[in-house]
Amino acid sequence: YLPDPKQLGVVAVGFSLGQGKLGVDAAPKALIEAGLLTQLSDDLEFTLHHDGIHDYSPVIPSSDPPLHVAGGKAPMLNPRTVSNVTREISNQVYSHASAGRLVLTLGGDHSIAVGTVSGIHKAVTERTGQEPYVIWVDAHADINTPIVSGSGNIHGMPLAFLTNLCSAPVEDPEVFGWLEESHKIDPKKLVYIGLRDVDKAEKKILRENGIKAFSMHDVDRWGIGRVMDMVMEYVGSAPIHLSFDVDALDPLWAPSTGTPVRGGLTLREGDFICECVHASGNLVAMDLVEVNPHIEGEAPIVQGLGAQETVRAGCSLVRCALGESLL
Ligand code: 6HN
Ligand code: MN
Ligand code: MN
Ligand code: MN
Repeated sequence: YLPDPKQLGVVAVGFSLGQGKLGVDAAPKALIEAGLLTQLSDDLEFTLHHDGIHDYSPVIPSSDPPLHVAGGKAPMLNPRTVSNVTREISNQVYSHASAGRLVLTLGGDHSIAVGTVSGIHKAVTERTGQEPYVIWVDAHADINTPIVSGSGNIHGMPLAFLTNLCSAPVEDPEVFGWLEESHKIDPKKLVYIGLRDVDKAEKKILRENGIKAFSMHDVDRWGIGRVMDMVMEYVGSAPIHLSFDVDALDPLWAPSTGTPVRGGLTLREGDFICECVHASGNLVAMDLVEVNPHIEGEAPIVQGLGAQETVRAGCSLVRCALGESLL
């Protein structure tokens, strides 16, 4: 099993409540207006299955007070709203993948990965009996449990829910109670690339669970070529879900994002990661998240064009993952 390589399900999710900055919900529109979908259909010859942008930005979490978790440092913010939105995304992604399509999700903040990873995991495991690996490209590990999170922002927690590492800390069934065993991933089937801002409690989680991670230190030491050889060897011939947080790139290339961290990947290194995943022939889904066109940022090389350059970088990453660099 692999998805039909030319049928692409596109899920565009304008959603920002996994974190506190407005604007990340405007990313799908900005990416599409920059021509991304036209490039995929015209240049890369995909048949797109796309039912428009799901805009969750007007969702006012009227009855969604912060959730205090026993022993927690900070309450979870917008917990029921994030839970409801990600359940919808999970179902949409599941339908596309079950119909044998490759799935591209345009975020939104990274909390939406609770939906994408769960929907893909369930669909691909059902269709193939083989569990997909998740390649998580990010400056951050996004694996805080609600107990150890210092911010309460759910975009810093998706992998804790997806891996069962927070087995029962959230008592309220309205908060991710919809996640089934069939949605969850084995932490051994997760690989990180680009880490450089990992919280102390997250480091402990990575160590104790033997989670594979290539930090920026590894990229410096080995170069991106050898890092990708090691990543692809680890993943083997399994289906791959690529979840790409644009803040993995250095702010020089992608300044317009909510939690930028200096010392990141160059755009070429990011594109190279995507090209290697494409070349494996095993890509089943890609997420592109955390582009925030309302943050201008400072792109030292292109003054005043931060948002435009970040959108352009995002489009490039997606095209590379979907085969643009093939000669
Ligand atoms: N992202 N570790 C920090 C937190 O709030 O938990 C930052 C998370 C960033 C999340 O960039 O997707
Ligand atoms: Mn992230
Ligand atoms: Mn990040
Ligand atoms: Mn499973």
